[in-house]
Order: sequence, then C-alpha cells, then structure tokens
Amino acid sequence: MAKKPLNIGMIGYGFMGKAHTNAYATVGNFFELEYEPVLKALCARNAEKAQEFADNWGYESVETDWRALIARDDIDAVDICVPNNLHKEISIAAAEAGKMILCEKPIAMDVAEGEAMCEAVEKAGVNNMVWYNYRRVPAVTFAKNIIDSGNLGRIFHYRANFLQDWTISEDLPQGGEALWRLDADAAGSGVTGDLLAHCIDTAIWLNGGIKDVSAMTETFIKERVHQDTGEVQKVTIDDACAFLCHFDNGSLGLFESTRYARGHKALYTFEINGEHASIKWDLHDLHRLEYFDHRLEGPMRGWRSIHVSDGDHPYMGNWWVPGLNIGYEHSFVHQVADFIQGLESGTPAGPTFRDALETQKICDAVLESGASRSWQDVQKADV
Ligand code: SOE
Repeated sequence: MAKKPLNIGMIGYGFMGKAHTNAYATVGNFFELEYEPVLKALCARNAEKAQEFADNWGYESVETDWRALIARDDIDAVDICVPNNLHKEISIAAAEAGKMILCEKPIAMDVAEGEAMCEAVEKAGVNNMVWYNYRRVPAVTFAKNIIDSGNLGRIFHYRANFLQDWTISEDLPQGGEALWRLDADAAGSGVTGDLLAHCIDTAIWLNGGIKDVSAMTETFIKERVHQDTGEVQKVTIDDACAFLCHFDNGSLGLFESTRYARGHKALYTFEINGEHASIKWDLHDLHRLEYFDHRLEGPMRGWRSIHVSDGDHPYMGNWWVPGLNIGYEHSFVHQVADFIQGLESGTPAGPTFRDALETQKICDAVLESGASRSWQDVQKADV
C-alpha cells in the first residue's frame, strides 16, 4: 500500500539537525508505518550552508527564513533544531499555522515560555513532541517495562549522572554558532537544561513526578570571550549542577551533571534501587541493562547483565538479527516511529510539550534552589 507523505520542514542543521534528519530518512525502511517522512525543506539563515546540508541529506528545497517555511502549504511537520531562545516563537507560529511540531529539548528557556507553547499547541490541536531521545534506547525502554510490571517493588532510590568535559579550557569562547550552549541568553541555562533535563525526563518517565529539590550550582570559569562580540563577558550558565529530591512515590533522588569531569565525554548513567530488585544503565554501554533480583536463590544471586538486543526486546525486532547492536542514532529513529504510530493510533507519543513542561518545572526549581541555597517545591499542574 502506498504510504502517506509526512512532509518535514527542518529548522537548523547542527548536530541535532543531522540526528533528526537521519531518523526521518531511515525510519520507513525498518518500521512498517502508514506515513513516510519526506525531507521537504531545510531552513537556516546561511543560504550556502543550508544548501550544502540540504544537498548532503537529500532535502528537496531550502528556506532562509523560518516564517517562510511555516507559511508553506506543503509542510506538515516543523522540526525545531535551533537554540532554545527560539523555541517559543517558532513553536507558537508553527502551531498557529496548523503544523505538527517536533522540538529539540529542553522545551524552552523557562516554565513561562513552555506554558505558552503548550497552550498554543493545545489550542491549535496539533501533534507535538519534544526530543528526549534516551527514552527510546531499547535498554531504557526495557527498564521502563520492568518497572511498570512491578518487578522492583517499592522504589527507594533513583540516582543519575550526566558527565562531560568539553568546557574545561578557559580559552573556549561562549556564544556563537557551535557554542550557544555556553550562552545563557541563547540556552537559558547550562548543564541543567542541556544535560540534567535528559536525566529528569528519563527519571519522571521511569519513577514518576518529583515533589521538591535542593540543588547546588557552580560556574567554574567566570568570564569568557563572547564569539559574536569578541568581548570578554561574564559567564552566567551553570557549569555544574547537583541536586537531591523527593519523588512523589516517596523515593529519594540524587542527580549530578557537569561539563568539567575530565575523561567523561557523555557519561549518562542511572541506577534505581527497589525493594526486590535494582536496575543500572550506562550510555557508554547502551545495550546492557544490569539487573539484580533479590528473590533469586541465595548462592546464585548476583547482578545480571542483560544484552538488550534480542527480537523480543523493545524496538529490536525491527533491526538486524538477534544479538547485533544498534546505537545512539537509533533512539531518534525510534522516536520518529513512535511519533508516527501516535498519528496513526490517535494516541500521541510522549514526551509531548505538556510532558516536557514537567521537566522544565523541575529544571526551573533546581536553578532557583541553587541560586537561593534553599529547598524548592516543584510547581504542580493544579497550582
Ligand atoms: C551537549 O554536549 C549534548 O550534545 C546535549 O545537547 C545533548 O542533548 C546530549 O544528548 C549530548 O550532549
């Protein structure tokens, strides 16, 4: 049966632009879907670079103004892969134009912006999603299935880290095309919105909502040259952030992220300790889920390392033969597959904008707690 086209208008061509484009281009080959993503248009301010990217990845056309992209009748879904300070304006305009929206994480600069974005997509009734891709690593989805089946029993602890080391040099400028993540005006925050947001999204998906937080944040290098102005300017992002929290289910959480952990490039790990069993996962070995079950017979009891690559593991039946690995980029392919299946079934795939707003609320509370050195309640939907 001929597939229905899902015309994609991509805004931005950085690292995430590639990851998402690769997912649209690949998904139809591995997942049986009614819709086939079509790389309709790539939008970026620099016409030459936009054309180069479009040619390389197979986009049919190029725009240099996102408003022109959104105005096009032949675009069904807008993918927002630009710095966080542009998410709100583009999302609201895209929603008003009736486009579906797939937006990079974090949803926005802060809760107020995220709230306005949620209202816009809900008013327009357009499908929406935020790219928290790690939910779709098969071992992480498998962890979700194990937890939801009640196997862990009551959960006591949730621990997560996201550690990197790419900003240690004092000579690294802030701001500008590839370095906007270091500029609070473009990013909203540092590691909290960039890295901890991933940990928080996974945590609330696996273990439920967070009630309150107590955080510490640090900016190790206080001034850097700004790439756009050439001036030395104050650094206002958080270089490192750690926080404690209480989950709604009574468990305790401990989270840490930094870009100053020499030797770590993208060490995302989590561990969950329950009454009967524990689970551990590490992005560097993303196929493995470590599992300890206390209910097993005494002498044989121990940590199991499950290679999540068999046909009956989440998503894996769509790929190669059992036992063969897939990688980081496949988490994005899975997210597109789920988004499209959500269109087909009428039950939207998460995280929707509304789901991602919960993560934003926790990020805002963490930053406020770090600044005020006090425990902060996380805003609840009914407050
Ligand atoms: C930062 O270095 C970064 O690329 C994040 O922006 C991504 O969201 C994360 O997945 C990997 O690290």
